[in-house]
Amino acid sequence: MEKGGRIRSANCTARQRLAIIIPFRNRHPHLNILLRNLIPFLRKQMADATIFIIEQAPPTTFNRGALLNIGFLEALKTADFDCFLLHDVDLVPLNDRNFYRCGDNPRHYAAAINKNRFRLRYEHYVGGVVGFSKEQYIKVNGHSNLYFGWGGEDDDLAWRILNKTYKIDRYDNMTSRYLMIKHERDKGNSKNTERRNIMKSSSRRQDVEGLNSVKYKVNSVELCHLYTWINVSLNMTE
Ligand code: BGN
Repeated sequence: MEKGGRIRSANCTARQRLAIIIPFRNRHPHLNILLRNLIPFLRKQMADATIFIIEQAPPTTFNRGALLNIGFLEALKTADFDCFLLHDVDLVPLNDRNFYRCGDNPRHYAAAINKNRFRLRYEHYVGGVVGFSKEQYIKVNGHSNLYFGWGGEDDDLAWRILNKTYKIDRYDNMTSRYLMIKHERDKGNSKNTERRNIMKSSSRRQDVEGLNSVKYKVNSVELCHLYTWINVSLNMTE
């Protein structure tokens, strides 16, 4: 692998350059398991992919949506990526044919998770692993930054996708299988009791609140062998 966590085939130039964005806090054992699986998986797919870990510094409550927006913006500062795989740290792809590339619509990859008995949870579920081309993510204005704690930001994203008249693409149920690594709810990521209220104004604020409004400070950027590690602080008054 190249420094900063880039994987690519020596004898084949991939059509798309991928950024894998992993929001992170205090889940080192999960990250190890994921990388041990993801790196060989990407190699088999002859991907040109760079892995970014976006770590949220304390004390703010975890904000997955904001971290994904930040990952997108920071990745683009390093290279002109075509396709962004927004990837939870606890989801391990089980089928090598789950092709990590972008298409005409945003794609929800994690449709069949063992925890949900390998069934799609509900029609508009886009949690876990979702992919966007650069243009698609800009058009939907990324995720909302308003969801601190567990829940809601992915459903909000589904509305953003549909509002912009995209469809949610998925591979078939055998292909889109994932293993969720077992864990308790993390400290600093309690259930967000406000999530239903926030969602009410979701469509109204889509174009002014999201990728184009995320406030953060980069504390450090480290080019490691397996990934680029970016530590950030969020602005709680957003
Ligand atoms: C849903 C959550 C999602 C979460 C899945 C996981 C909400 C929104 C309430 C208005 N949605 O219920 O965020 O990813 O469960 O299974 O809480």
